[in-house]
Amino acid sequence: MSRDSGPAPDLGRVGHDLEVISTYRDPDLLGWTRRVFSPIDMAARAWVGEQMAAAGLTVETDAGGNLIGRLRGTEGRRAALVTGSHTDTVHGGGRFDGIIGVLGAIEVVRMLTESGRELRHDLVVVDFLGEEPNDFGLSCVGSRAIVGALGPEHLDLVDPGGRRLRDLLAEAGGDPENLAAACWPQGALRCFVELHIEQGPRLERAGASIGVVSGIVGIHRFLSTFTGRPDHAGTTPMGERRDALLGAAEAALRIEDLATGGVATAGRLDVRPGAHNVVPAEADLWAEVRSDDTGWLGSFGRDVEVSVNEIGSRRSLATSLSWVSREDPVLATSWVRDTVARAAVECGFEPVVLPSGAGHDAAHMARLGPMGMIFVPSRDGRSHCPEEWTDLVQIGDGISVLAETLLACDTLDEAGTDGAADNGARPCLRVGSGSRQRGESGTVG
Ligand code: HGY
Ligand code: MN
Ligand code: MN
Repeated sequence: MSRDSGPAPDLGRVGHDLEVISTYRDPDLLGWTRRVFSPIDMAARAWVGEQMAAAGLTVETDAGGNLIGRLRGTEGRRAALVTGSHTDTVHGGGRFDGIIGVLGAIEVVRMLTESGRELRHDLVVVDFLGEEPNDFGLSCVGSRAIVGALGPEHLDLVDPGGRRLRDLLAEAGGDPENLAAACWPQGALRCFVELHIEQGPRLERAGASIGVVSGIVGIHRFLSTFTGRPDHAGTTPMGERRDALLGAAEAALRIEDLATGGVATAGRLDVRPGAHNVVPAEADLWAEVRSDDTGWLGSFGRDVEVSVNEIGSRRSLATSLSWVSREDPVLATSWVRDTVARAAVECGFEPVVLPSGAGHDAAHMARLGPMGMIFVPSRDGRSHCPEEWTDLVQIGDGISVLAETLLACDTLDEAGTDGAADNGARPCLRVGSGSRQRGESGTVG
């Protein structure tokens, strides 16, 4: 909101909310862990729902398990201004990733209502279910559901504990048998704007308070299994082993070598039977690759498949590789990006335009219509760790820009029409993994 046109965010209130949600952490795990589908995540989401309602939003949980709060606009059925993010964390995660986008959105609602500002459009705040990769390896469960990209192939996934995604979704308040109900119709979205921490060092190094996101990298994730033979670790000669762990380890090093056009990470390795004195018989390697270049992501995928086969046959291991998800890069919509930049200037900042190396619900929401993101700095560029930090004042800056952006989007005519017209995306088509549509052509830059 402009410095002279309305109230600033109440930092005491936002800081208090951050403190409270931080208490919803798994006491047995590192950092500020609140994994999707855990009891602590469900308790935290119940608390978030109460804050939404107290701010004056009408709150529901949709079939995709998303917590959705709506503030009615003065013009009834107009497409909604949508904002929000996620409140789940990675294992050992921090207190800000996703969380400031939800709490910040609720604060914007309070700022609007307390200042008597009414919007023409409905304002919708979403706490998306499970943005971070879950035990099935799937991220963005809630936003996938909203755009019609959560299908039976996902719901029937089974986690290492033998649980199905559809059952956990039902426990989280969703309705997996009626997922179509979560899917937003064409024209429901005027624009989606997400406030988030940068999770990297660029804003801090530039001395900038606000980042305007140009686009979001593509992320392809896979699971590769190496199967050898369990043998006695003391008696089996080195040349006669079929060691699954060594095959997976070699693949992890090959993934590093192949990461020439982006970044690639082997983030998890499960080894069975898992004993000092047994040659490993099975190893699951969970890995991902990210880039703003769709073509390179495809060639990386082909190269890694060839590499896994080659390593397997040389080491006498059976191998398999399955793609858990393949999301291509998405550009922010130009008029939303420009509106964020103008809003930042209006609030007194010199914004920096930068791409997002992290994935976000915004990348999925872009299938429904215009999308943009606001970044605030991350101390030392750290994220996905307990040390993740952004000063309250910096969060407040982001909330001010979010409010200003939403107010501008409420009145601007740049979109031409409400809804999805701007970027050519078709809402609620069932789009299989690997075939998503881009917001605009070109690379993220
Ligand atoms: O993994 C990501 O990029 C995001 O933080 N979920
Ligand atoms: Mn994250
Ligand atoms: Mn996040």
